[in-house]
Parts: sequence; C-alpha cells; structure tokens
Amino acid sequence: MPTVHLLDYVAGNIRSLVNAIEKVGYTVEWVKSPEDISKADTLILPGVGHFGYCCSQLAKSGYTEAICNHIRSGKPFMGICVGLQALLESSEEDSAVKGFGVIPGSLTRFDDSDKSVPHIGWNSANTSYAKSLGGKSLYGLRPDSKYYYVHSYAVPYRAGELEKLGWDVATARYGDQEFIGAVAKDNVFATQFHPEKSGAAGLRVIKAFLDSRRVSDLPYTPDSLLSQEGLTRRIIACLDVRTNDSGDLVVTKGDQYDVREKSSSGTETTDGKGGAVRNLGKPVEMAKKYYSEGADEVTFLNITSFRNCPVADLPMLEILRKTSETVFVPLTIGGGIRDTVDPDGKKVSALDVATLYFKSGADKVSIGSDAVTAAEEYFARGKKLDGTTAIETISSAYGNQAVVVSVDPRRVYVADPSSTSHHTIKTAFPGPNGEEYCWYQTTIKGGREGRDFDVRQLVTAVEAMGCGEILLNCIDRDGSNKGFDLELIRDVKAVVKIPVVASSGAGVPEHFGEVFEAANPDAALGAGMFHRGEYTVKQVKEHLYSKGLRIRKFEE
Ligand code: 1PR
Repeated sequence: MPTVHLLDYVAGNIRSLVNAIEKVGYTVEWVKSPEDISKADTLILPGVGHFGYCCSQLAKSGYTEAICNHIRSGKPFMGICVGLQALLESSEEDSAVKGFGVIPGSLTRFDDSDKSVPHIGWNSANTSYAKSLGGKSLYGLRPDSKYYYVHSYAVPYRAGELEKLGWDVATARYGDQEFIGAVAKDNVFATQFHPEKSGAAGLRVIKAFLDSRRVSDLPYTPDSLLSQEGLTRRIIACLDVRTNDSGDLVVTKGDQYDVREKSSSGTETTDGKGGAVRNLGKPVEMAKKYYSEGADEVTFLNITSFRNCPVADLPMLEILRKTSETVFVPLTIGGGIRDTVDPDGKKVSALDVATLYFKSGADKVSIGSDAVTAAEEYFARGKKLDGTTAIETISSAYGNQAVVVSVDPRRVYVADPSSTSHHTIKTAFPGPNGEEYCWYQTTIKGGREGRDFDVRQLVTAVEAMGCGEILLNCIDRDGSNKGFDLELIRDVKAVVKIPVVASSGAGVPEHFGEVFEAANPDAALGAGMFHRGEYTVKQVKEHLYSKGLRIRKFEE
C-alpha cells in the first residue's frame, strides 16, 4: 500500500486520522524528526488546539523549515484544522507567534455576540462559486455535503482575494460570517474541518487528495440541498455503558438514572437494588449502527466509575479503539475523568486519563462529578482560577473544544424565589404542592448526591475554566419520553457562550424539532428511544428536514 507521512507533534486524536487513511487504502509512516520530512513524498500536518502553541512547537523543533521546504519542492501537502491555520501569516489567538506565511491572511475569532463559540458541528465546504473549478469538485468536496468543524478562529472569506493569487477556495458560513473551509493551490491542500471525522464525505476528500485527484466531476445535486448552506442541527446518540451483574460491559438506560429493571410489581426488590441492570446491547455494535443511521456524534458515558484495574487497562479504551476503526464521526467519552490512583498506588492525573482516551480514538472527554467540585471551589475562592483542575489542565493541553462538562441537574421546587439564594425560574410545570418556581440543583455521583450549588453557577464556572461544551442532562426527564426540559435549556443558554447539548427526555422525533425551535440548543442527544428501536436517528433527521431545519444527510 502507498505510504503517507504524518507529523504527530501535537496532542489530540491522531488515531482517527490513521484509521481514515488506512480505510482509503494507504499506510502511515510517522515523521519523528525534521529530517524524516525530506524522505516524505506525501505529507499531512494534522492539528488541534492552540495556533500559537502549535506554531511555536513546530518552529522550536525545527519542523517549520522542513515543512516549508517540502511545500516548495512541489510534493503533495495537506494541512488539517490547525494544520491549515499554521499556513497563514498570523492569528488573533496569539499575535506574538508567526505562521508559515504560505497563505496570505490572518485568523480572527468568531463573533460570539449572536452565536456559540467554538463553532462545533457539521458545516459546508462549498466550491460551487469557484469559477476556476468550472463546476467541478475540488478534492472530492461536494457543495451538498457537510463536514465536521471544531474551532474558534477562522480565516474570514473576502471574495476574490485569494483567488487572484491562484488559490481555489471552499467556503462555509457560521451565522453571518463567511469563512474559509478549505483551500488548494498547486501541491497544497488544507481543510479547516476534520475530514477524518466527517463520515463518508470526509473519507472521499482524504482519498481524492492521496490519489492526487484534484478535480473531478460532481454528481447532480438538487437545488433544495444546495440551499442548505450553514451549520446543521447536530444529533447525538448517547450510550450509557456499565458492567452488568455478570461482568459484561453493556449499553444500559435508566429512568431518572435508575438503570435496573423494576420488579413485576414495579417496586424495588427486597435487597433494595431493584432487578438486573438493563442490557440494551453491545457498545461497539450499537455505535456502528447509529453511525450508519446518520448520527452526527456518538457519546459513551461510563456510568460505573468503580474499577479494580489500572487506568491503562480500562475496558472503555478498547471500546474506543474498536469504534474509531469504523465510526468516522466525533466520539466523546465520559465517566471517571478525574485525578485517580491505580490499584498499585500509582497516581494518575485527570490529564493522563484523558490522554489515554484521546490516544484511543476519543475527540472529547466529558467530566461530571469532578467539574462540580472544581466549580464549587472556584466560587469559594472568589471566582479565581487555580490552573490545576481537570478542566483547566486538559483544555490547555488539548484545547477547550476537547472538554465537555456533563451536568446532571434536578429540579428543586420552591413556592417563593426569596426562599432560596439560588437562581430560580417561574415554571409552567408546577411542583407537587403547586410550587410555581424551581431552581436546578447540581448533583454528583450519577445523581446520588445533591449539592447546594445551582446549574447556572456550575455552567458559568466551567466556561471560565476552559470547558468547550455543556452536555445538559436532566434527571427529572431522563428516560421519561416526555421531551426535553425546555425551561432548563433556555436558562443555561442564556448565561453561556459555549455550545449546549440538550439531553434527557427525547421520546419521539418531534421532541427534537421542538427543542431546536423553542430553546435553540447547539445539539440534541437521544438515548432510550434509539436503543429500544422505537425510532432511528434517520427518522429524527427526516423530521427536522421536513420542518425546514438544516441537517447532515448520511452519505454512503
Ligand atoms: O461523574 O465524571 O464519573 O461522570 C459520570 C457520567 O455518567 C456523567 O456524565 C453522568 O451524567 C453519567 N451517569 C452517571 N450515572 C448515570 C445513570 O444513568 N445512572 N447517566 C449516568 C447519565 C444521562 C444521559 C442520558 C440522557 C438521555 N445518563 O446521558 O443518556 O438522559 O436519555 P433519554 O434520551 O433516554 O431520556 P463522572
């Protein structure tokens, strides 16, 4: 198989890129020193994280000159995400550090006054306006396909500027900002999106580049799809995973976080544990199924954090490795991301735990209980960061976009807002004694312990610490099939700029339409309705499409 040289200088999920390259018929050889680059025929520079960190690391280790020589020699070069950004002259993210200057221009931060930042999700890379391409596809890009982006900085698109210098440009639009999704000139091709995370559409792009197929014919696309430019509504399938009573790792699903079968009378069994852990299937197989139905992301939550093995042997690592071989959309892993101690007494930091997960194919880690404790301490310190929390250490090493905080709130009803110091909302669903107000109490340990800390305090604290996305569960709605808690989602959306994923309560496709229209989350997640086979991800997307909402269509 032909070989591709890959530079692994930064942290991040490189495994998925290797899997994607192998999937399209190539093998990977690692570049371990600047000298290796002179031996490379085709070179790929991937990247996630911080522009300044990335460019200064490359310069310090002597790679910048070697990469620029490779580009000057005319041999094929591809940059991905920060690998594209490094080709620019500079970035607002770190004005003290210079880029390679291969592409004229500079990166600016997205305006967050009217939208969430980072920009996370599926957006276009549209070349249909590029006159130079004469209606053909650039490296397999299609105007009706969607690609996975995750970034806060982008190159604003100014019509004609780069084209005048011989660049072909693919554009995307976020809110009213048009930016560069991909660029190509001679032997250089670079994408702001992650093709290795963009399903079949992304694999097609990688293959076209590696096969040196710069332009090709486009299939016919109906006008209805071409008008779907912009960020799509993201649908996430969530798999709660735990060991059942026979010791097998299974996908399970609870009602209000209780994952055990009820006895036939509907009550708990005499041992107080309830029945067996519900077993809804095998994690890797179910992830594959949701991928093939068009899920835009898959989240695994390891809901039993006890363990009797070293962190490096955690069974979830193997699940991620296997899943990332065939599932080419972003994978999130949650559960047990915290400082910990191995059975032999060795300390393992939250950052080390996260690193193991990223190396095994995860794109994001999701932090639950530890984030609540860290946020409480942040408030106790007078809202001062201390730099040592899991959120801070992981986001500074891997970027904010890699850190999700999973929130498990529960309603506490009050008759009068003055009876609590917490932020309350007036609810359309009064409490058991007719209380018209409630606050959302945060919990830890899978909802088992409530804290004197509300959801607004938690989300604002974790945003300040460097969390890039909120996974907003709701214990009251979990497994209820009654629809999302719109009041909760609106309340959280009002106080953070980072994306919010609505979770808990989805029972029918209409619930997804309702939540996007009434509470405007950045993504919505479903579990039980998919696991029980009641509806498919595809049906949810068809419903959204019928309501005129933008979605990513699954491509074979
Ligand atoms: O505290 O960092 O170890 O993380 C533990 C993680 O496990 C947290 O993300 C927490 O939300 C999750 N978790 C813990 N216990 C449970 C449980 O169910 N007993 N699951 C649990 C949380 C909630 C959602 C669920 C949606 C959608 N699961 O992820 O998938 O509510 O369900 P639905 O569509 O069927 O209503 P840490």
